[in-house]
Amino acid sequence: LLISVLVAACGNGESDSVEGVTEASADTGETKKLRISLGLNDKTPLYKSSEKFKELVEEKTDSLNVEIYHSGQLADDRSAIEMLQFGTLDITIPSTAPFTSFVPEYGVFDLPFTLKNTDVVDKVLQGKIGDELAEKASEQGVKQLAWWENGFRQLTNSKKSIKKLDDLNGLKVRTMENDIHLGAWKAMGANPTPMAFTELFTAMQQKTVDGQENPYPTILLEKYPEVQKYVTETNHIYSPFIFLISQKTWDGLTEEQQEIVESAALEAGEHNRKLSRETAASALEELKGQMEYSKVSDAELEKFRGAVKPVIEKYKESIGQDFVEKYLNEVNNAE
Ligand code: TF8
Repeated sequence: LLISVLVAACGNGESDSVEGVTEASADTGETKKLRISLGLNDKTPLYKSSEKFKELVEEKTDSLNVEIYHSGQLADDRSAIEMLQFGTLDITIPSTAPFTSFVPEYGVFDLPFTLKNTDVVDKVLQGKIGDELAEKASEQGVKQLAWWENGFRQLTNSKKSIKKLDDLNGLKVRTMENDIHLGAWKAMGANPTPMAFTELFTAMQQKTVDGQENPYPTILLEKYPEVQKYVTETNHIYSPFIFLISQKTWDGLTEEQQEIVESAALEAGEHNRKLSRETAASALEELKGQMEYSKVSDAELEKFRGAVKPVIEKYKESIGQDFVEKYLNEVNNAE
């Protein structure tokens, strides 16, 4: 609309009035732009699935136009969420970990080693906990339309092959901006530093940090083998991605548009889960050719679990004791 007004204003100055143009554009239907901010680059399942979302929306209506910005070029996870609250950005798909400073209950996913595999993940996210969290997000001016997937997190570093708990001693690990992650890495003996994802590659390159943890697709597709030598399968945390839309944007959509956007977010989310899992498997195989791979044995993992136990106890309170119990119950039932 702004463009039509400008064109009218700069036009031949004869018969076109601004009102005339406004009416005409209302007749043909005004196109609303939906801007999505992503933290990861355009090679990742996150981006590809956002393209799928765009396709699904745009094939169902001419009234919406989806624009995708990747690699944190618009904002990192945390500032993108703030922009959604202000209504200066429409959609973002962050990890849940940075969202816990807005809704602490999302912190259940940050409790290490509580989710064992994707079967359990799917059941828990589709269960009551999933719905309750989405409701709590609403109170913060953002609406969660779907669960997408970042994935199980694995450790990389430039110093040494990690096989046991002691190997973590003093290792400088970048974590997401989340107190539970920070506490967990401290408890495991590492020397963690929280940092926005957008600063991570440079921090590894300049050796401000020795290592980081993220799912295999991110490790491969963000080219971490260029700056990291060792990769270790730890599966210490499952990171969901959450498809968030600004409440302000949502309220400005017609009911029909809302329906289109919501169903596209869900359908693209299905696609995303599949793609994320396939990519995690193939990325691991590729990474084995580019980095030194190690796996923490089950017996050693028990020690990791033991080390973070007090952290889980400690953070039960800040997340909400009852909510954590409910979550752990649902995990139990799903297993
Ligand atoms: C992290 C997260 C990120 C994503 C993405 C940048 O390590 O796993 O990869 O949240 O938005 O910060």
